[in-house]
Amino acid sequence: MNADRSAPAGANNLDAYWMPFTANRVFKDNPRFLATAKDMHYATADGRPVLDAIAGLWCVNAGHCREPIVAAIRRQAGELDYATSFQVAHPIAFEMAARLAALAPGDLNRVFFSNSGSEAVDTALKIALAYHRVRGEGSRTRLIGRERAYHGVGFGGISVGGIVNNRKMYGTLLAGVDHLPATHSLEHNAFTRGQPAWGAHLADELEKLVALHDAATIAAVIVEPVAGSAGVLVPPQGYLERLRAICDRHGILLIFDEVITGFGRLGASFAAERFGVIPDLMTTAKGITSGTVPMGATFVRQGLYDAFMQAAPEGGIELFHGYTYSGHPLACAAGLATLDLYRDEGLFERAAALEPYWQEAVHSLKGRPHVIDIRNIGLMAGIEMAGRPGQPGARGSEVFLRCFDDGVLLRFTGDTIALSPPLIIEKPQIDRIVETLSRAIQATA
Ligand code: PXG
Repeated sequence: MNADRSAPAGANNLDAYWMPFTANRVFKDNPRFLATAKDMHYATADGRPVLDAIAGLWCVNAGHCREPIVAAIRRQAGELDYATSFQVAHPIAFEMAARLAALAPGDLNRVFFSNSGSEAVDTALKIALAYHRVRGEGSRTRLIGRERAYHGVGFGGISVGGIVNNRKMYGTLLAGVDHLPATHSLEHNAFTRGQPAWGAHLADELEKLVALHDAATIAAVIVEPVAGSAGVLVPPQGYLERLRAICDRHGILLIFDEVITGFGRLGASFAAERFGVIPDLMTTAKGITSGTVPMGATFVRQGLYDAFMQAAPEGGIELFHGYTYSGHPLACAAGLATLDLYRDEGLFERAAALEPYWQEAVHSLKGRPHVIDIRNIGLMAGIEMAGRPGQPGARGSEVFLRCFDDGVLLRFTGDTIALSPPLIIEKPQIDRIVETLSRAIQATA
């Protein structure tokens, strides 16, 4: 057994912690601990370095324990630990919202704060429903998601989400939800570099849902511009543009869930900017503070915000929604320092500049045993392996464990390996990830 598998001080008893999205019994029999982190690396409890190929969990875009962010959090904790944003407020939340508004494309310049991607999604869905209602179109109650989508774990998010294991245990979910088909096709698009040429027509399925339900019953469509959790599914060329056009034709709001794609992952501030398609609402979290303090933000086009301001009775609350920790001072301080770091180090541009190297590196894994597809865009990649007969997910899990033992942390979903390193990654570290992965796949029967 590796030394890093022994519990560090403070973790002598593993019973109480019910771990999220984890095989608890397997983990507790054979635990793996990350103890510290700096820049591109974690260190295990016994000091073994582990190269972070997944930016924590798609979030640590600026790299770990960056000094300016750490200092800003320390400073804020000593100055104003907490203040509510209900009816009173603190200045730093306004500063953070203004910075975000300036970064966002188009007129996505109103920002509602929460504490996670799941809450940002719930917030977006609620604002979409309420928007139609305040404008006198209260019949628009239907929400449209997509197969294979991940929008967090709130009831709203799992209802529009498209991953069966996240849905099936939880009863009837939200009523009145329908789904578009997933966009990825192994048959047509395997081993495409960047956006596939085939598949824009899948957006037309929205026209079929409009014909089925009537546009006057549909409030919003929510999609991840690039699906992350399902294993990096890149949108076909023209697909998002077509979704936008159909939504416009029918008065349906378009929501981009940019919890993963926001803050430089695709070499631009947001996927909306990279693809030149502006949604009506945009959900973000993760990279907004480079993973350091929990924060979610839902961006809203100004016209939507204005509709609420005009409709609500004089002096009344315009939206009955919010969280105790909306705009938490520590999150705002971390967020501002993070945005400064992204700007000062040109990290979004850096991601864009590294994309061709990244692309060729991950596609060099073509031809390894069982590899049936490789997908990439920005600094994201999915490497899909065929499942072992009768044991779906077993190869993914084995490759993950081999890489971890070999000093590289990656993510697996089923038999697909997902990569999304911090944007500060250097080319030799890209090589190291790909070599380690190559060895692990080769060794996995
Ligand atoms: N939307 C998207 C697109 C996400 O990727 C969420 C919403 C929810 O965010 P919170 O902060 O509530 O977790 C996410 C989260 C994985 C994985 O293995 C991905 C996420 C979370 C956990 C695991 O790919 N993304």
